[in-house]
Amino acid sequence: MTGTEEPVLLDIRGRAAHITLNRPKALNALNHSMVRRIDEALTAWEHDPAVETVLVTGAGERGLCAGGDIRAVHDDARDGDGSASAAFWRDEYHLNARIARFPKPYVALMDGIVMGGGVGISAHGSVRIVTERSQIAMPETGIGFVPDVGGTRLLGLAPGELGTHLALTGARIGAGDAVLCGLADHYVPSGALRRLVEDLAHMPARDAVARHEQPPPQGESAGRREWIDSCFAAGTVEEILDRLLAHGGPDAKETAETLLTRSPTALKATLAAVRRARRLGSLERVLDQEYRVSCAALSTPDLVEGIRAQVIDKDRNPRWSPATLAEVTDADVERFFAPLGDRELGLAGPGTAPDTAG
Ligand code: QUE
Repeated sequence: MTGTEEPVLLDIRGRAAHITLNRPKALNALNHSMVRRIDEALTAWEHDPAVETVLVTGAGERGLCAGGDIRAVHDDARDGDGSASAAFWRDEYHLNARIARFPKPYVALMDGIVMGGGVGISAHGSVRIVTERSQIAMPETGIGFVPDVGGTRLLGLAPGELGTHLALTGARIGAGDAVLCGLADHYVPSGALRRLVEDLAHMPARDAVARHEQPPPQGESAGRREWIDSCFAAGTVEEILDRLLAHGGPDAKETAETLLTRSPTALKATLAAVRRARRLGSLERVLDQEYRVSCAALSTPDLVEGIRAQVIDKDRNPRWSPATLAEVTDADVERFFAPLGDRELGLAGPGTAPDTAG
């Protein structure tokens, strides 16, 4: 009967054009064809005077989007040449930049789970809505990967070292912390989302949101800020761990234990990526950097092993290689940032790739 199920539903309701991610069994994880469909829709709507607002939502009860199609990346990294993943990321990061520059209100309902690639299609929008059900994370270090889709820029811009903490640990945050960290703009209780969506058909996005928003609830980060800032300001992952263990508090100890379960290579590449992103100045330059990092990650053993352990076999017991931080050298980290020559993403324009040393 079905078999015609579209992974992205597009429809216009009054003034608002709707994008519904529609793979609820995979928690709406983004694959390449979905990225292309969304990009085509934005092209059509960008100059269509009948479209005043774009709205992105996820089908099903669990949330907006769990990330990218990481199983496809696994198979490509293990059995292929990596070109399919590189082509996917190229189009995905282009879409992320396009969303950030979209000239009309781009309203993202960040209800339920929003991770990885889901952050990329929501948190660059101009009207980002969170609810009491929101669980937002960049969990890549747990699969031997590095935050992408502009995540290193968003997290690098968060207050103090909160973003460094989120990038390294992959911790999930709720609505209050998402607003505090700059990943969201407005809090709307999930029970009011239906009426918000109805109102977007009839009035400017700003007015519709104002009718339903409430003050965001207080998150946990504000009270954790002091030890997070002092520990995560360190220059190396080893020093961050030392400071967390020396701190003595139970939360700091638990955070150190979490870090010790993550890929050592991914942790070091992630710390360098977030620090460098802060100095790059534009989302486009950050996405160009992330593309270099993601392509480099494809040829590390930890990406295949991490996806196997967390997503495919779900034994949650990845065997990282190298297994310890001490074995990951500065040269290993530097390789993630090497310019790609004629394979650069090139969003920031020609001549913006970093100089090669030497
Ligand atoms: C880290 C990630 C992802 C993840 C788990 C991590 C990720 C992702 C998924 C995912 C998506 C769809 C599914 C599913 C898992 O999991 O990016 O089971 O159906 O897409 O620890 O970055």
